[in-house]
Amino acid sequence: MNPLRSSVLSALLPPGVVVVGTRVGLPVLAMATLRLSSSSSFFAYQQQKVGLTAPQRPPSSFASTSPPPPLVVCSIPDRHHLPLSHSSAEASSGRISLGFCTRQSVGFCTRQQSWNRNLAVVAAAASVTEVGGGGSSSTISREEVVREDDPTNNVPDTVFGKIGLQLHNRKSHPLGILKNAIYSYFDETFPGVFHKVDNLLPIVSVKANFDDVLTPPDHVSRSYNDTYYVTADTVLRCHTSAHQAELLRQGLTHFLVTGDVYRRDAIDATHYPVFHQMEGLRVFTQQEWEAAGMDGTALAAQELKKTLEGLARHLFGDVQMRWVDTYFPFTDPSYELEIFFQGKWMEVLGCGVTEQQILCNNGCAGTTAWAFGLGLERLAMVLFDIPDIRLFWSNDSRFTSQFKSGQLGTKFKSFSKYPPCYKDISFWISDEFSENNLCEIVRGIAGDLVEEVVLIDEFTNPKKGKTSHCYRIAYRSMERSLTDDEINALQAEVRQQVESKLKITLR
Ligand code: FA5
Ligand code: MG
Repeated sequence: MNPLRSSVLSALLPPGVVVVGTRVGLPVLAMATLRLSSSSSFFAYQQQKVGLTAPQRPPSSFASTSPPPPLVVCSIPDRHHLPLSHSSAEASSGRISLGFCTRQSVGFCTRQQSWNRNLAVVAAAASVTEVGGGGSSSTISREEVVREDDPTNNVPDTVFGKIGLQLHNRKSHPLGILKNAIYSYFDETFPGVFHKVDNLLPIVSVKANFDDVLTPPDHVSRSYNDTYYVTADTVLRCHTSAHQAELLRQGLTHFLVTGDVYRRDAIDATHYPVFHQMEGLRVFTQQEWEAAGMDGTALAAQELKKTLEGLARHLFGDVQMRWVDTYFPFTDPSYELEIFFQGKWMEVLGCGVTEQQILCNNGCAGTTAWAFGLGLERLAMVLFDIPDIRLFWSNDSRFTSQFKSGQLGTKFKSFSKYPPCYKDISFWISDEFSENNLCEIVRGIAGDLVEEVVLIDEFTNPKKGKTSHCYRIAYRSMERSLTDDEINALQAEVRQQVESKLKITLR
């Protein structure tokens, strides 16, 4: 590597990051210790903190688990495609369309049927969401997914409203364009090898979402603070890894699964409670690693990095990126890939060598595999220069008309110059306080008018033993000016709900 470039880079990097070489015409870095991105990672957490937060009470099996660290979504739809938001007729009936895999693709009808049975137990349907794709459809009612009085449910209407929109299946939406570009890369590199699935139901069992990928019973990602539970046994998938085990059991050994995923999360330009992931998994046989003269894990790790670096080159050409060692319950070794964007390192994917137990449990004993899960929004933000994740959900034609099917090189031209309006809120927290719950309340009131929620001050009064947090909420519409009255009303409602729901004391 050019020593000048190396030293310039070193100056930009925090201690502990080492420049180890150039690949993809870019610096590839190795970091021995912990991740550096500003946001913390969902599955990367091994440690737990104490105290589940109200207002969503966990089911008894989780009551004693320790949870979450603070952690870390439009378009003109293709006009001939699905609506971007549910029509008012749909809204009033509560009916929404969703996609799921058909028997012809990977035979998930059984899964869907069992799933419907599950839901039937949950609640009597009133308003209904239609879940369909590839010639099949199913319906899910709002009452099945949003049940405010049920302590085992924590799905808000704002999130239910996103189910079934399938941005990733719209050819002229940035996410659809990106998905198809990734498909092209895999088709060119491994012709006819990778099976593609993009319409599986987003409501999955706790077993599929967590147990099947070896997520420990007390792992923070299982917390009600972090995951949307439909029932005590079903969740809105929080990652596409939820489909790994079942697809392996179907006999698939090379596959890509794309879908909408759901997380209770922070609020800022790169985090949204609904986003999209693509999962990839490739199995290696003993003959393959023997032919390569390597052991199975080493071959999988080498092929993983080669494949993802090739993908990055295919998508971006030239961009700064680095590999970061990390932890996932389902892979070892595990890595994250970060890309330098808007002056910061942004994590775009997690990956690693699949744990043997997952392969053994699902009909692939005696093999190794690599797996990755990438965030489509994060990659699309870099590719198309989209500065805020909320834009993906915009119906504004000034956004949607900028993107065309198959065109990867488009750079988004900003149309919004509206200034943000900041409002602070300070309160004494209780042990149960979780930032995700605050964000959930703010999002529930202000929707996509909230741009960011940041902790700007924190102190503990030693005499009282109480801790105070001050959060700054940035309100900004991507599409219009907000009036003072409008923002004051939103903030007043935020204050009222935060006080009544979060067991805090306003200051
Ligand atoms: C996972 O979800 C793992 N299942 C990935 C994986 C798959 C690892 C297979 C190993 C093997 P993580 O929580 O880091 O990991 O999320 C993966 C990516 O999703 C992130 O890198 C990021 O690009 C994206 N992402 C995560 N949270 C959000 C969010 N709130 N908004 C937008 N994108 C997000
Ligand atoms: Mg991560």
